[in-house]
Parts: sequence; C-alpha cells; structure tokens
Amino acid sequence: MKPLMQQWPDDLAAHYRARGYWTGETFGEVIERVARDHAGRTAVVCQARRWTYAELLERADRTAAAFRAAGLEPGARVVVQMPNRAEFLQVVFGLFRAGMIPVFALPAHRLTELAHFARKAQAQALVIADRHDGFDYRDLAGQLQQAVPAVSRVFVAGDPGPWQAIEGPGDAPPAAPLQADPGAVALVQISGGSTGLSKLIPRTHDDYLYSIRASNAICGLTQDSVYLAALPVAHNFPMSSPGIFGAIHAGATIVMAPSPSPDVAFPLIEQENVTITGLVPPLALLWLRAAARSGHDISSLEVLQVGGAKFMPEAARRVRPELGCTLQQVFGMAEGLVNYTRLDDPEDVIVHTQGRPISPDDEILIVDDRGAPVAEGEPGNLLTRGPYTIRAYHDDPAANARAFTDDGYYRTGDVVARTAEGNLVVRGRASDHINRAGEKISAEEVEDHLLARDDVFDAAVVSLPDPFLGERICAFIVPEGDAPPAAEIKRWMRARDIAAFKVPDQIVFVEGFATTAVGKISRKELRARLREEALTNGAQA
Ligand code: OOB
Repeated sequence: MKPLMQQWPDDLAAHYRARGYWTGETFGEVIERVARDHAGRTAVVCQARRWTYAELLERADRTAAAFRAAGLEPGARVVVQMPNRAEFLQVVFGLFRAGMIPVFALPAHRLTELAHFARKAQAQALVIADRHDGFDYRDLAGQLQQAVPAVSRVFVAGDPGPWQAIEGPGDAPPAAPLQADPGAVALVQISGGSTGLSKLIPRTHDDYLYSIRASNAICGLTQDSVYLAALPVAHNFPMSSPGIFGAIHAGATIVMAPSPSPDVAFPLIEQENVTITGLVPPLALLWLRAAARSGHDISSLEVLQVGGAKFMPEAARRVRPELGCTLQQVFGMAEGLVNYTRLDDPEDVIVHTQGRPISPDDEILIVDDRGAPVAEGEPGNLLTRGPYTIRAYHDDPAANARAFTDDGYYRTGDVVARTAEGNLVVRGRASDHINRAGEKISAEEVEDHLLARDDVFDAAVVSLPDPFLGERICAFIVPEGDAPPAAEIKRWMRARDIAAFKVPDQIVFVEGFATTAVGKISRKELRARLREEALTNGAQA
C-alpha cells in the first residue's frame, strides 16, 4: 500500500511542538478523556435519540470491535459516506479507536467519485447509512464493490440489508484502545479539486487537533455550547471549524440536523437551545428571509458562522439585527488554513472581511503572478504554510508540483487583500473551479464528462455570478452536428453517477471557440474569455 503520510521539516515540527500546538494526543485518546470527564453529559441529539458521552464511547468501541472482527487491521483506509446522524460519530470514533483511517465522502457523491476515492486511498471498506433523502446507499455500495473489488467489506448504519451492521453482537468485547502515533495520518479529507478529479488530503492527529482546539478558543466553544450540525458534517467546515470535532473536544452537545433548511433548523434551535452553527452563504440568505416570518424563538443562538464561499457585506450586515446573533466569517480550506473574524471584532471587520488566521505561526504570503509580494491592501495570490496546513496531497506528484512551492507553501488559488489590521478580504481566485454554494467544482472535471458525448465536439465550463448560489455552472458547448436539447444533456449528466451539484445549471451552444493565430489557446484563457463575453452580454442573473 502507498503510505499515507504528512511531513513537515524537522525544525518546524520541533517548533510546533515547543509552542504547544502539537500535543501528541490522538483522536482515540481525546474521546476517551472527554467521555471520562463528561460521562453523563449529552454528546449528541439526533431526532428522538440522545447519547451521553459515556454511551458514545461505548458504541464507538463496539464498532471498533466490529471492524476488527471483520478482519480490518490498524491503518486500514475506510471510505465513510454518511449523512448528519448520531452514527456518524460512532463510526468515525470507532475507526479512530481501532487505529483505522476514515476517508470522507459527502452524501451527494455517487459511484464515479466514490470509486476514485476508494482506488486512490486503497480503501478496504465502506461505511454508509441505509437511506437518506430518498436515496438507498446500499445499492450504491454494491456498485462500488463491483467497480473496486478491494472494497471487500461494507458496513451500514440502520438496516444493513445484504451488508454488515456497524455493531457486532452486544456482547462483543470493547476494543482495547490503540496507541496510535500522533504524527500519523488520522483522516483523509477530499479537496474541491481545481483541476480534474478531487485530491486526497491526509491530516494528522497533531495538526487537525491543533486546529480544532484553537478554533474552540476563537469561537468560544465550551462544554455549555450546543452546536447545530446543519451542513453535511463530512465537510471540513462543520467537522473541524470548530464543528462536531470541536464540540466533542469541549464536551459540548451536538444537535444533528437532517436538513439545514429553516423549517427543520429553527425548531431544533428552539427546542435544544442551540448556541452556535455554521452555514454557507446561500443558506444564510434563506435563514435571513425565514427569520422575519418565523414563529420560532431562536434567541439562544449566539454565533452564526458563515463560510465556504464569499458572504457579501450587504447580507452580512443583516445578521446581527435580523437573527439576533454575532456573525463569524470563516474562510478556510480542507488543506488547512482557516481564518475567522473574532467574536469581539468591530462590526465593520465582521461585515467586510473574512477574518485572520487561527495561528500566530500561520505564514501568509500575498504575491503577484511573478511571486513578488504586493503592497498592503492590494490583491494578490494567497500562499500559506503552518502547523495545520498540509505539505502534500496523497499520491499525486503532478498536483503537488503545481500546488506547493519548493519551500512548502500551499498555493491556495485564492486572490485576497490584507487590511492594515491584518484581516483578509477574499477578492476572487486564480484557479478554474466553480464555487457553487460552497461546493467546489472543477471546470475540467465537468468538461471531461461532457466530452464523453458523441454529439459534443468541444466544451468549456465557467462560473457565472448567481444571486442565490453565488456562482453557477455554465457550460459552453460546440456540438458535433445538430445540437442536442440542453435538458437532454443535463439528464444525461445526472445519470453519470456523479454528485448532482456538478450538473451544469446553464448550457450555451456556440459554433466554435476562438483560437489564436497559431491555432492554440489555453483552456484557462478560453474559459476567461467566454466568461467575460457572457458577462458583457448580461448573463448575471
Ligand atoms: C472550505 O473548504 P473547501 O476545501 O471546501 O474550499 C476551500 C476554498 C477556499 O480556497 C476558497 O476558495 C473558498 O473555498 N472559500 C471562501 C470562503 N471560505 C472558503 N471564499 C470566500 N469566502 C469564504 N469565507 O470551504 C472551508 C473549510 C474550513 C472552514 C470553512 C470553509
């Protein structure tokens, strides 16, 4: 198996330890300590179920035992695709307790994406929930096993059907906790993928736990907090900023929301006295609209975090007066760096900036296209390295050569400016991905799907501004012969076993793409030109 690892230079690693960022604790140890200190407190609320910390640990250990009994060894990589349910925590902490490594897929992912993650991670098992949102994940599991036979075991939360339950028989002995190496990879996140397929992001116990602990301090998360998990918890933001892992670390209570819509979330906030939650901007807009007419008392909410995509100042300034809570902007990435506005920042900073890094040792460079630093306040490319930002993607030398500088900085692809007080303002980005309501979609990946059709000669995919989604996916297509109906292309895309959020929102047929005199044009240039043309033609809304 290709080793999963993440390595910082020795001198920096020593520095991060000396500063107390990397404590040497592992996730398996954290859950044991928290379950001891907060045994009787509620860890998670999920519909009618409430589990204490003691119960969560007991369940995690039973699940760890089930994984071992199925022949999985410490170090095994396991794709986890689960919605916001209490069992998500049982499974993930079960894996940590067994020294196994979760690879996080989103509930929206389908066969094409799962097969890619499973192959790339050399996964041996898959964990799913039986059904969610009208979709049966047990069928998808069967397809995955056909496509990637190495995924030889499937575990199901709920009704297992032909597969295995996540818990063995009740009398299975709890697994003895494993002494994992804190510098080893604890889990694998998935990149939004600016070029081609998603990349795998290995995060260590030391680095991820540091970002979580420091996030708790910045976001005011304590054992008295109640965190509403509204966004899909497999995503880095609701998982660790400070998210469900922050809540666990603090001994707080997590309320699992089956959907982030105000009809579901507002009653939960009222009933459970939720104090903090995180949303992407389009959902924050929905909440603002719903709050005006809602009969629910959401006054327990102290902090609303908004991140994943740019939250426009016009919407941001409405949060305090209309929702009665403090807004916290969160500008982060699964690769590491997370910026927050601080809860006691002046309103102007909270509304107009995306905050500043977690750590004094987050190194930030803002440079022009030649790599020279820009003047203060000027926009430039954001590069970063630090105690919780990765140094490499897993098993992808080409992507690593593009995404990291020789001295270990991660090229974020974001264009930012820094204010005099050191806050970052996101101005746009250099890379060709579409940020559709916080979901990052690679233009290349969508083009590749379109090019699989015989009646598509060429395709270029760009983002267009969208008043609700922030950005939407627009595909320019040069047909081969007669143009097929746009609706037919969308239907066909949906049937390609990919996440539905990757299907173009808009399709424009063109006769051809302009080329230069030598007949060449880079895809990047082409996309930029098509986007400009669409904007000039008034394609904004
Ligand atoms: C979060 O993580 P990813 O990996 O899904 O996406 C990272 C990218 C950033 O490079 C940036 O392009 C964009 O998403 N982004 C924002 C933003 N937050 C993320 N762009 C503008 N304003 C923001 N507030 O999206 C993520 C990870 C951890 C915490 C929060 C978000």
